[in-house]
Amino acid sequence: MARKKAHGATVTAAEVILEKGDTKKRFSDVHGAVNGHATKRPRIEDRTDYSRWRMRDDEGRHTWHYIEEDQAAKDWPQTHADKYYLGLPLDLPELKPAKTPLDAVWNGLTFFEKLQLPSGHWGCEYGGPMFLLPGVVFAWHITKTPIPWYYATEIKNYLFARANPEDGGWGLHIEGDSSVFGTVLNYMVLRLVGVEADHPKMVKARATLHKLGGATHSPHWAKFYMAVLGIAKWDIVNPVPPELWLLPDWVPFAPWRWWIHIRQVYLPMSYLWSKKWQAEETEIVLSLRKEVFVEDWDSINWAGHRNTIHPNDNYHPKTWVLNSINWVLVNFWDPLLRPKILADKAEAWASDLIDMENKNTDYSNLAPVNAAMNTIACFARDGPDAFSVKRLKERLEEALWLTEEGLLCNGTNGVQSWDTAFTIQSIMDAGLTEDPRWRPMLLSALKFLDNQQIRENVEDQDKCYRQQRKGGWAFSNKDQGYAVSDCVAEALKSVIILQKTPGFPTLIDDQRIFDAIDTLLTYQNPSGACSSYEPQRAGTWMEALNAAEVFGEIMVEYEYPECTTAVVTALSLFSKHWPDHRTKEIRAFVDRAVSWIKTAQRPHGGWYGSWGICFTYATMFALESLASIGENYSNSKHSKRGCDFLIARQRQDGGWSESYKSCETGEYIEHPTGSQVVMTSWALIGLMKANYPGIEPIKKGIKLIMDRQQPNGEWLQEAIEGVFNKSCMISYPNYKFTFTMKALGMFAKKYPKETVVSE
Ligand code: LAN
Repeated sequence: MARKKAHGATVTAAEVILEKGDTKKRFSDVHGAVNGHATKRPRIEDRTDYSRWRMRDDEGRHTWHYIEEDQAAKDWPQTHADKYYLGLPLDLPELKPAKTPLDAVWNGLTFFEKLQLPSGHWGCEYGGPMFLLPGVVFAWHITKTPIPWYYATEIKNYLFARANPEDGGWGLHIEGDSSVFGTVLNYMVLRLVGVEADHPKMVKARATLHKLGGATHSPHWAKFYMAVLGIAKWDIVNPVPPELWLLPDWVPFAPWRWWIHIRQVYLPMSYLWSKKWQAEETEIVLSLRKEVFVEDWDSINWAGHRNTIHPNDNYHPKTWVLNSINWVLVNFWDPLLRPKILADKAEAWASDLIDMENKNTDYSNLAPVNAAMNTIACFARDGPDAFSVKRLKERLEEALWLTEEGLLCNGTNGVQSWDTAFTIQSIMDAGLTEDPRWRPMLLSALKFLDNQQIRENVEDQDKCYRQQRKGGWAFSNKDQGYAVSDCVAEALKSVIILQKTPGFPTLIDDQRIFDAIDTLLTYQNPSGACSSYEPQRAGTWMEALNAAEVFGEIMVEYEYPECTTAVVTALSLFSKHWPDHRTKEIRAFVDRAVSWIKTAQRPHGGWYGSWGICFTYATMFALESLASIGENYSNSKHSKRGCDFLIARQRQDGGWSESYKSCETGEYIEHPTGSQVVMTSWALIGLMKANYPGIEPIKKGIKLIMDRQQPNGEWLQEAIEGVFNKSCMISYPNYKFTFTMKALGMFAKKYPKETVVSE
């Protein structure tokens, strides 16, 4: 894992420029060592100097660095991408105003090209959820990791910028109403990074927290974190018995059947719950005990508050089944019946599974939620100097991201392969892949996907119940290494498109393409639909055991029109170029998948989206899959109803606008800020794929996208685009480039004679 420094010398990933005059210090020496200053409060300033931040792209691994030394800062100049992420002026020239949609794509690409990173992909903030950064900061606190002043400062800035302007609290995600979950976690973060309790913003946030009932009213995961930190007693945490991992595979609710994220979160949680492990009681922890509760700490009836929760946090109330199981576990199993030998065995197996997750991802872990918890679990098990703890902390850094508002934690360690695939496709849809002007950019993107393809299954695949992944792509990078059905599909489509374009090399040979197909073909559920990381392993009745309260639909894999469509279109494209490879299986897969998509259509004609907001996103995908088997507006009632659904929701100004509230409520709800370029693009792409007969509504939408383009070719950020688990929103900032350009490019190709002049 060697790479070149800006000035030529080779360094390892762990060597980064950290402190004044110290360009060689190892990351772990600064962040990782227990240096006797565990309780020392971080220094905190008003702001950092934004001209000193750099984002390093180490073959798709992102880390942010603050360079305090002038000479070192000069030796490593800020790139356009750095400046863009940081909200600094780019001073790019105004481009020739776009006269046609194709001009607009050209201008968009001219801008977007500047943001391509050295390894060939596009980086971005991937924020939104407000419960991720807390995990990281708690892990630092618990592992006694000094927090550099520039991190502390920018974490404070981010959280203050994202506090609810009215009540000063935080929600589950950046657009959500204040909840106990968001407020208690982020309040604790601010205190741990050095903000004083009497800071006016903290006083306001605390008042909101207390108004919501205080920390006793928080959901399960917050209670877990508070118990580990020593802010609450373990009795307030509903049980997470590690014995679950010992259940035989045939048991209908055995953990291997759960959705991978829940599996991986409950694994370290169960280990720590079983041990009732608590971090050192630091001064700040003792103080937080007095701050976050409404009640006097010593008088709290901890066990009595296991199920206390504020309605704002209770998106998915626990079922009576789960409540009854918890009651038995708390009152009988844990205190009276639980054999020590069984508990030890369960802890040992959970611990082995944690090791497998670490090994299989080179300590990146599936996402920062389980990465933070695994860091704490490994610290509890292995102690401060262990390789596991140091390496986990190093990799945790890759989820951090700096924006003009401050430092946040991304939902994953990036969106690298996913955004790269969509960028390639938008250029293809505009018919520009053969234009030599864009070849270097595309070639570099292709090289990235080549480099990021997962070449082997994990060694202990069956032991740790991992899905086949050989030939696949992850959402972020191959270190994380979890193939996802639609990530494999979108990356594969992009690779095939480019490799079949004259002038591009065949970097990925046929065998590697076949590997991807073999893996894709494993994703189908009996219904014909595809899920995300794995086919469904248990029924949706498992939601009865959903203990998280704040999220819906998390226990098992569900069936998604988005994922299903992506796989369908990838298989169709593959079959065009390799008509003789696994022909029958592919045809059967596609037929069953498209039949399922038809059954998933809602009575109003739209499809519910689980990963983008919401009906607009999934309807685009569904219309695309229907089109891929020749069904369109004129010959398919499904396609027609989908188009009519979209057309009925077009706004006066030609755009579409959907709020995240659609995801929560299941009803189409408009965003109060009006038309959004991303949703407008999704709707237009769907209509064009379906061959919608009227051009006027499409032209109107295209005009809106063109009008919103800036003179330098970019589009500005509007409302949030993505979602997960029904209730939590997440940003996809590159969508405002990839999907706008795709819609414009498709229009240009479909209606070459039409000119839509932007104002
Ligand atoms: C993602 C991000 C990408 C997303 C798509 C590829 C867009 C989707 O089509 C399939 C599912 C997937 C891979 C996905 C799953 C859930 C993720 C990983 C996230 C939304 C990003 C963050 C989220 C993760 C679950 C956050 C942690 C929260 C927990 C409840 C554990």
